[in-house]
Amino acid sequence: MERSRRMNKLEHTVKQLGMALGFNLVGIGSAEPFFRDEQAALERIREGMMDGLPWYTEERVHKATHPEELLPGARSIISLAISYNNKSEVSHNGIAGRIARYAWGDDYHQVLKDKLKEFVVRLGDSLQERVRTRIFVDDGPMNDRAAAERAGIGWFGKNTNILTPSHGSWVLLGQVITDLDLVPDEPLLKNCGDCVRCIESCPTGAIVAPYAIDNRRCISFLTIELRGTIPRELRPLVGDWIFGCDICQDVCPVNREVPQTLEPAFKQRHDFAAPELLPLLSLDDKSFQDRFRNSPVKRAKRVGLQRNVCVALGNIADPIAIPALRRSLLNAETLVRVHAAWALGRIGTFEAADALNRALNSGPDLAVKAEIEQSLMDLHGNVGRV
Ligand code: B12
Repeated sequence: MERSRRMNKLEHTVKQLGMALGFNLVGIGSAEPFFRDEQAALERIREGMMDGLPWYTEERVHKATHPEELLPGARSIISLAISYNNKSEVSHNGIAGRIARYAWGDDYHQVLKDKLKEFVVRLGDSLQERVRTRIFVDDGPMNDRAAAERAGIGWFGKNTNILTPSHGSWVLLGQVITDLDLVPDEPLLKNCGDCVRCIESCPTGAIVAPYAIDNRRCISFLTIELRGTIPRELRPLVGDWIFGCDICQDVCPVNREVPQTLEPAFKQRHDFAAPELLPLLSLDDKSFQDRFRNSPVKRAKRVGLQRNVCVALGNIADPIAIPALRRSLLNAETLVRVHAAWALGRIGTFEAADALNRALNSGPDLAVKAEIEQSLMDLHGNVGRV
């Protein structure tokens, strides 16, 4: 009895401290291994569904699902979630692309890590005893979603995101593994029922089954993590997304009518919800760094972002983009030139074809030449437009 009373006070303190730092949800789970998640992740790797993420190894999966290996003596995992939900505000009349909502404000890694560091300090102060802890936000070897599910923060949606009853899936997750023996919360007894909207709405068919994403087809992977060319057959399906994708969350009924974030760091920076595309094509490394300092978007790097902008322009197919794409055919990076050629082919007007023919005659390198020839061939199948 005495122990449970003491424990309840402790759990209460943990939750109060997390909420006081701006987290919307705080839950507690045991530090037992996550066997189901280990098995599932190993299967995804073996089926090739995590290809393209070379750091996502079997060894990492093992660590990520055995908290004891991350913090010897681990007893509990405190799981914290913060909303990044925001309204989109558009401030220009140019051709616009889309950036995933989690990237409209400051980089969440730093925002959450700063909060968790403070959380751990305050926890130690309030307990007046030495507490061993290790914090994780996304980039460390920890399965954030499995920990959040166990701690009752939310349930796994069929799109694999953690859906919370109060804030939908618009939450970012952080974990504190500790040697404190805390009374765990119960996982929520909820699931998505018959709903398959996310599966049906994914343009690339990346949700191959409930709870299973084929990373190689996910627009988020293609526009953020992939360093090379976006496979030609997937480019039309990427639409106007230039960094990440929210379709499987936008269509989710749980995400309707959930509150906006109160975290100032996640407020939308200038036109990030609907960025004007043409100016992005003329960024150099320095102006890219200035514009995306402390933003998640910097992960795509300047060249990756410009590749994505070309794809979006090809899909939007507005001839206004032709002069900028024509200039991009002279970009120093092959990756940008290849995707600019593709975009011109998709726009497909006489002027676009002329730009491609001129570039072909100027003796481009092999990859660009092949892309231009393919684009012109596709256009000749559609000669009426040229
Ligand atoms: C790798 C990664 C990616 C990759 C791969 C995506 C993926 N499905 O894993 C890419 C780059 C594509 C990606 C995209 C996104 N990501 Co990401 N990503 C991660 C990362 C680093 C690892 C995830 C992981 O371990 N995947 C391995 C695979 C096998 O796991 P899984 O797909 O989740 O599948 C689980 C379920 O299938 C479950 N399971 C198996 N069988 C069954 C059966 C049942 C009945 C149930 C219920 C569950 C279940 O077990 C599996 C393992 O846990 C985590 C951070 C972290 N350290 O955990 C962030 C993380 C998952 N990403 C996050 C976000 C925000 C995103 C995006 C929304 C960003 C965007 N808007 O573009 C998209 C969402 C795409 C999607 N629908 O998943 C958040 C998710 C927050 C949330 N509410 O869930 C995380 C947790 C980062 C964070 N700390 O906040 N991501």
